[in-house]
Amino acid sequence: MIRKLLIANRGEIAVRIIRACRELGIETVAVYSTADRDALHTQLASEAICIGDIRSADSYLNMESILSAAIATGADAIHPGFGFLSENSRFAAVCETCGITFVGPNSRVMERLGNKSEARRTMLAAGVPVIPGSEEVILSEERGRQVAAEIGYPVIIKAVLGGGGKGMRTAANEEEFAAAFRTAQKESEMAFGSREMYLEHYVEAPKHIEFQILADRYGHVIHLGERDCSVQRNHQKMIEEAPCEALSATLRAEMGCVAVQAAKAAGYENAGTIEFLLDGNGRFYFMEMNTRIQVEHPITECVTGVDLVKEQIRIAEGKPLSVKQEDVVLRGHAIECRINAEEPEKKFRPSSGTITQLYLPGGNGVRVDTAVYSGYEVTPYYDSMLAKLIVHGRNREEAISKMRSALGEVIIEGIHTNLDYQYEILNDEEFAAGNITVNFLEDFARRRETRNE
Ligand code: MV4
Repeated sequence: MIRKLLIANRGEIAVRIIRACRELGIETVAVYSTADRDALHTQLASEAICIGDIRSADSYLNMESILSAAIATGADAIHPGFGFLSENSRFAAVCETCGITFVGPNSRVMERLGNKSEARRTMLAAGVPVIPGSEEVILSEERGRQVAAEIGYPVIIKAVLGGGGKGMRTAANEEEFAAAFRTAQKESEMAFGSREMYLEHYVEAPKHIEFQILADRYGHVIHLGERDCSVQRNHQKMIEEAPCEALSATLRAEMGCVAVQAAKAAGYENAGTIEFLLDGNGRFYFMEMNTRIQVEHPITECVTGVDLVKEQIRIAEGKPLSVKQEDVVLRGHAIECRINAEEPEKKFRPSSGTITQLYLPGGNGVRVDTAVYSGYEVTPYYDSMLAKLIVHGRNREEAISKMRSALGEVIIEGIHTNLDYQYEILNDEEFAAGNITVNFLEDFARRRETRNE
């Protein structure tokens, strides 16, 4: 049993975890940087402890400081949330050594899945469809060119320790390969300290479909359906929805089955996400597995009625899953819009300042996950996400109407936000028609420019 849980995070996800703990009767410890003395997570937790300076490296990424806080407060578990240390296998390993329960899979599983090339090999061996690509790690441009020719152009060059777009370049043909490889490898070396790369055939205009899975330590693995996260800009998701209307019941069952198979092959425990690319011909491929709770988890909670954070904590306590696969029924349609402090008209430059006025919507089928309040100061030190606006309707049309209505009610004054931009997307014909691939936002921006000329 977990009596006291430390949340190694900030913002709305820290608040989300604190609320789950309160419902479960678990005491909470918030950790905060000197910039977050007045933050909501600092105020809502049972107790709070300062772990360092404003800069993330000095606080939310400082393992020693966080571990010391856990030991000093007598916390028996740590929930990492997302971002920061959430996918750091060394941090999970140190927690294990200290006898502190890390809410997530064990450190070996995290390390194996964090290595995207090893994850590919694991899935290939388990019969999970992977994108045609290199089975080996590629270190040199010469070897890369050979393998690329075997795979067939266009190819995509990815960092083994990457994920989420960093250290990633495409090459349409052999002429483009050298420059693309060098740039991707340099980026990987800078960001991850690794020259290890792998190659895949480039899938044109796919959908990004991810399956939520839950696994306990008794070998029960279930999936909770999918999320369509294709609406992204520079690998930052902006809108997510569940389920994906492009999936037939048959394809959903097939992909769900493969997702469960993938989690089993990895020896997975806790909540996780299997990312797939779905091409225009209905073929799907494993891309990577995320070992954390994700930003967009609330849309899955809406359509399944399962509290994913409570389930994570139950699993970490060694309890069996509270739901069986046959109990998972997808009901209605949910959409999440990320409300960011940024200026769409200035290339989405982050915006900072004090929120002078704030009004957030509510009502039937509307959920807002946020940690901002009127008078809150948005600093440039952390992620620009201010709030997640989540709606749940009987079908996609109703969800879209609800989201338009909810977006229209929001008032955030004192800083720039992407609210108007989100509203425009929700009124876009292509969005309404569900014509959405990972190229959606780029195409949308072009349509918008043409319209405004
Ligand atoms: C791909 C791809 C096409 N083919 N891999 C982007 C982030 C990282 N998770 C992998 N990504 C992609 N990998 C192959 N073999 C296209 C992308 C991609 C993408 C994927 C999901 C959501 C948005 C995207 C935007 C651009 C490229």
